[in-house]
Amino acid sequence: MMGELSESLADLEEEKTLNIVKERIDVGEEPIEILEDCRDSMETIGDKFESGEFFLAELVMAAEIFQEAMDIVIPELKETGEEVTSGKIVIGTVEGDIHDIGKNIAIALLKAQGFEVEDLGVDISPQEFVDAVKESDPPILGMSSLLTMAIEPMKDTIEAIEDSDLREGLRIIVGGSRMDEETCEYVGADAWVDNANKGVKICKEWVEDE
Ligand code: B12
Repeated sequence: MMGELSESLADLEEEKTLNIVKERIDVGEEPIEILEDCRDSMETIGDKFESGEFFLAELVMAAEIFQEAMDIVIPELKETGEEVTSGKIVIGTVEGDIHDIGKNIAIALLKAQGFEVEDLGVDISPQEFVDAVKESDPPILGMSSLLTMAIEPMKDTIEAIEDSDLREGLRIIVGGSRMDEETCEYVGADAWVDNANKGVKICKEWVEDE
């Protein structure tokens, strides 16, 4: 069953949604739980889009309300104060894909946990990923993708990284609701997540391993 917040965002009720977000922040709820409830509603919105009940305009509207909710919630993420040694992460949404809400949540959580994040943005080509890894030499690369169509560019990116002799010592994590074990193996990544919190835990384990 959907909660009040997920329901009002799925119904695209902007004012009500933002009021609930503010109320939940005011009573001291964990920011990540609020964001995950917002995210639940995006599944419903996606389903409505797929079934023809919603059109692109509704997806855009939903993304705008989600962004406004993030603007309220993200400043509330508490920094742990921990310094993560060699905790640099280069992250971007793959070529052909402009979805960035999930990536931006992952970045906010990673930063709150002390990681240094280089955000490449959206629609990032394999060559742009290669150039960024070459320049920054991070221990971790994160890629986001929500489109089935963007799986192939993700695979091409990892191949381009291998062809440039940059794969050794680099851990690659892929995220997005379209990800699963099979896709992770297919593209050649080291880990996959469909939840930013899990992703941050994996990245922490990796750098602590070093
Ligand atoms: C909002 C939205 C949009 C917005 C995006 C705005 C933006 N700035 O991002 C707009 C309107 C632009 C859009 C456009 C399109 N969309 Co759209 N969109 C959505 C929707 C409703 C929500 C996505 C979202 O933000 N979810 C909330 C976030 C928080 O969840 P998340 O991304 O999974 O992220 C979480 C985790 O996965 C993880 N994570 C994500 N990335 C990463 C990366 C790392 C490194 C880590 C550690 C973790 C991590 O952390 C996040 C928090 O837990 C989805 C529906 C759905 N079910 O996902 C469709 C959906 C993704 N879209 C879809 C489609 C088809 C499109 C369009 C092609 C539509 C069209 N006809 O033009 C275009 C494509 C544009 C393009 N080239 O990319 C389809 C994709 C189908 C498929 N399998 O390929 C979906 C699934 C809808 C559907 N059911 O049909 N869309």
